[in-house]
Amino acid sequence: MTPIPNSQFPIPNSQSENPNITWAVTFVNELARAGLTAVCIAPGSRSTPLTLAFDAHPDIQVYLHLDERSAAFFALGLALESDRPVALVCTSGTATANFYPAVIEAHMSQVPLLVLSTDRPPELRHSGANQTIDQVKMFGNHVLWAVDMDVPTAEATELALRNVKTTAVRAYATANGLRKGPVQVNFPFRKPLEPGGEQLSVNSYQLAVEAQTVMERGEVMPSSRQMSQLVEVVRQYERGLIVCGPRCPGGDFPVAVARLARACGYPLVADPLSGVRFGRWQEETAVIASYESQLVRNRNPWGHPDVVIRFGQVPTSKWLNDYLDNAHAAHVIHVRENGVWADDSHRVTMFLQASETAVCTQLAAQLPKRRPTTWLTTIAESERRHWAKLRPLLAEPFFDVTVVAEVVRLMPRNGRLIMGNSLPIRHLDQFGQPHNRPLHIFGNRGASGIDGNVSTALGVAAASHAPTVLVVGDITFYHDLNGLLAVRQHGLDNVVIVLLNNNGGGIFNRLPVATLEPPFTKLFITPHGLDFAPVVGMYGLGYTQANSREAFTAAFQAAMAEPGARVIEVRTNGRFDEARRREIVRLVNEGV
Ligand SMILES: Cc1ncc(C[n+]2csc(CCOP(=O)(O)OP(=O)(O)O)c2C)c(N)n1
Repeated sequence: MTPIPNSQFPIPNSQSENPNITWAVTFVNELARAGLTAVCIAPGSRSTPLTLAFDAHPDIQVYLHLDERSAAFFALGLALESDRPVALVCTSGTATANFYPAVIEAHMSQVPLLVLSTDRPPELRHSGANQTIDQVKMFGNHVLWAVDMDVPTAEATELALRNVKTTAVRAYATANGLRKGPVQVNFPFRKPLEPGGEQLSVNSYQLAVEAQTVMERGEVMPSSRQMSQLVEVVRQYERGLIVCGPRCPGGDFPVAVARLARACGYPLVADPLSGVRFGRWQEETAVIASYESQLVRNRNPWGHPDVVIRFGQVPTSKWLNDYLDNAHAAHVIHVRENGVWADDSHRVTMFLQASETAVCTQLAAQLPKRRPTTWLTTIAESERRHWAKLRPLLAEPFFDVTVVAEVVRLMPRNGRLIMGNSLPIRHLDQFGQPHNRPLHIFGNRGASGIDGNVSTALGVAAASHAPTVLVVGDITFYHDLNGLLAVRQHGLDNVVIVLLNNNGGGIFNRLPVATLEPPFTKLFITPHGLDFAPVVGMYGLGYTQANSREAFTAAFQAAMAEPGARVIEVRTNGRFDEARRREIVRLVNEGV
């Protein structure tokens, strides 16, 4: 939580003629005090008090969006990048429902969002009133907390207004708690919705001073008993793996977990979304990323571990998960400070809710350093051999995997890389060779929807101001074309979208249903024949088509070299790409 430097806080000139405005200004002011700096707003009438209140606040950036679904995913991207809550505002009715996909993703990926829905007052609910649906707790179990506020009235007591303030602070703190996620606050506003006479401005926030609530949270530290148990387990077994799945903590965690891996003498298996695969620790640590290709051909090339220490979500790779499931390791220890269960094989033998970084640091410090074991060197050597064999195989012919490998190779230091669901994230998992330049990689893998991937990437770009690359399939791109408007609306000039256009859902070529022709192509691949260039032009992005390795490399390097927002489209053939990928996996494993 952002520390608040002062024990006294400005509260708004709450004596507006319109109690809706008083409520909204008070609520927004408390959110800002708690640390909120960004809100995504979609237009509408019922939301007028909140919209005007946010617009007038000097410390909160307003991102206006026309489409609520894109707005919510853009907010998700802002929150992913900044790791702090972002608010969302829209009008009543289905507008709010359009937030739902992003709310689900935020819940499942523990991303902090504050959904501020606006509603008719109780007397108009369930009455056939226009644009009125049941918004109370409408996100069900996909939010951490749902509050239905009182209707603002001129006669409200001081207690009622204090409630508005603490609800704001609590909503922010809940979204940003140990377990992060979305919170819904539903505001019933009775007409009139506009300020009575006065114009809202910064001045609305600059009047009285009053002490108010601050909510803080600490870190969860492992106990000495728990640490002794872990030390005992690691000392006992030489054959261990450290597995970092998606959404591991940032900050000092990657360095701490790499140090732990070295102290244990365990390979560090790094999902592309773990934040651990790319970075300087990679040079001295056995970072393993070849599992998807190695384990698909030979389900058990290294033998099985006795200990698995896990961090983050369930890994992306099916073959890695199968391998871990079949290992029957004596100890599967999952460390997660947010306490969210993530083990669909139900093999975890000890779930430790404690700070991941603290556990890694303390454990590494308490372990006697282990000399490299055969277990470690065998796996590390198989990793090295794998990439050495793979590299030349990716050179020719040009196909979708080549593009992903080139993007990884050419990404600038600290660039942001967002991988669309479907093949892009899987290709990165399988073909993204670890290197020592730090990259920040994101993907909506909580619910793995192909909706909103464009907007998520643009939200990351807006918050990061760093070179931001989205690699996305054509259907995923199509799904969120509306999101492209954010490029112009918010002046984004640090965005490259690599559009892998195989004219349909190429991922389905991997499924057994692919042999059922017809109806496979018509109903699963779903070729659409769309020409995206005019749409990209309509939204004001640059457009290049690159259908060879040289053309792609040149276009990508040019795009990285100068500010702008552009799409590089690569047209490929999904069937060929999948056949080539399989062939490469076969070749790379030959003779192993
Ligand atoms: C919202 C949503 N609808 C449908 C799906 C099912 N689905 C998964 S991948 C996919 C096709 C994606 O095609 P494309 O974006 O072109 O990527 P490719 O498979 O070619 O990599 C579909 C429809 C989903 N995951 N999410």
